[in-house]
Amino acid sequence: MIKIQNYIDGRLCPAVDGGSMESIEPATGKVLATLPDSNSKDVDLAVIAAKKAFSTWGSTTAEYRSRLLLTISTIIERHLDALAQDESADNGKPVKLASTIDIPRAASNFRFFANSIVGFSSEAHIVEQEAVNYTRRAPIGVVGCISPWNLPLYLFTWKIAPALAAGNCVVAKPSELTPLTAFRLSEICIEAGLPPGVLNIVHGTGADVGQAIVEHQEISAISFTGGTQTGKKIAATAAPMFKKLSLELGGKNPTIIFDDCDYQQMLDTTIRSAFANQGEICLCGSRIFIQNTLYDQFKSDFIGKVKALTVGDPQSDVNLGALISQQHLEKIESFVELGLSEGGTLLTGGHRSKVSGRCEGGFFFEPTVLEGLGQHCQINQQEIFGPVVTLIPFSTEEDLIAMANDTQFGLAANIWTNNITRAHNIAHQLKSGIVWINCWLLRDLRTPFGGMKASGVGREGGNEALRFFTEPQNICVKL
Ligand code: TXE
Repeated sequence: MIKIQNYIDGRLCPAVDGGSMESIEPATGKVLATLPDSNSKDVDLAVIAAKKAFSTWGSTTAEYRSRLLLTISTIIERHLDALAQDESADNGKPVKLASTIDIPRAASNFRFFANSIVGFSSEAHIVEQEAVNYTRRAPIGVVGCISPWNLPLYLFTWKIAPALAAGNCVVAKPSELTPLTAFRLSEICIEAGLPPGVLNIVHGTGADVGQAIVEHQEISAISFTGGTQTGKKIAATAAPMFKKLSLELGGKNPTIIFDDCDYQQMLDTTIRSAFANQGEICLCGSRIFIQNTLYDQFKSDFIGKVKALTVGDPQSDVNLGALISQQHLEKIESFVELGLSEGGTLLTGGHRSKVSGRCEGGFFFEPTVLEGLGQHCQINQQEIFGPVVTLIPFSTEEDLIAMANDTQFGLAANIWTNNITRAHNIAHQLKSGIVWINCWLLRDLRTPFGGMKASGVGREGGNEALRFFTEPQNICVKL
């Protein structure tokens, strides 16, 4: 049994009060590891360590920090296979996915921000013959990073890397459902020689550790990725304390398909955008809008491909692994029941998948497609966050845009058409933070990442992240 520990002031340690909890392997339903069930006392210790470390780390050169982050990135790459195995065991995702996406991207998060910080610059504003203004961008101090379970190490490092690169010290909390690779990261930071207290990782529940981080007087900025309800709660606590907030929340993303698209490429990518990572990615396209002239052909070809997807032991070569938890499995199941009670027709899937052998007790669900549900059905409004999509025909662009925008969310969209004028026009009318045209999840780490409306506040990525993790100060010099 793996024994996960907190990482505070450069040392691995149990929770102050000695509490511990279990992390379940989604593919088997069995206990994979124990982790500290920490509370505000552990967060207090982490903040004390981070404050102490900041007095040095906050005034190091960008080159120095960059070199350390590059070392961390290299060590992650060296341990890629072991980390991918851990991520798959902890989350339920196929090892293949973890080794080609999650872990390489965690390494590239560190590499990317190690490089960006060296080239990061700020503005100067000159009033001819009178004054020069420059913007100093200083690190904030101690910042909090809270991440979810769907892309554990990938999203954890997406926050930690820019925070550290910008010169902050961090108190971070991974999801209690997937703590393992965050623990591995603490071991990697020790191996890399990261000074004690620069990064502190406290394990435990959102209610105890997450809340304590958000409420802590000495933590001045919070970067959070997770559910919209949790985001609301965090905003309600942090706003009266005037903390800087970056919230990356849920989505109910439209995939928009016109009959003039590159059909085969669209079909292959739509399978991925619907079901990658068991549909547990905030960027997955769960509402698929198809031009009515193409609807029947798409439906038949798409269903054929969905039926060919394999669900099973994430250690083997499957398309879909296990869902994160028993509770999430039940939630997905109840969404399908809701869809049927709202008048939907089940085209394929809709049930738990039986996987025998080692994975008998795992949380598997079939990739599921529904049709015949109106725009205002709950199933087309709420984030399901699993392998369930709906097909919706459209005839005019006006109708399409009205439907695509008609949810509380506004995270991502993807559009399939070879009419580039139409693609741009639609993209500009969508209330989505990210629009992919003829592709999906084609990521460039320099671009602003995040959503509108209930999908979040602020943007991560590139200079947006470095700006978030620094405090701008205007300095005006009279000439
Ligand atoms: O996420 P939570 P949950 C969506 C998805 C999913 C739903 C609920 O629809 O079904 O959210 O998932 C910590 N103060 N997304 O409940 O709770 C928690 O410990 C501070 C979308 O598992 O939001 C974990 O570390 N922190 C999403 C993190 O918040 C708190 C990814 C996220 O967990 C806290 C995940 C509190 N009061 C779920 N309560 C995306 N945008 O990608 C919990 N946490």
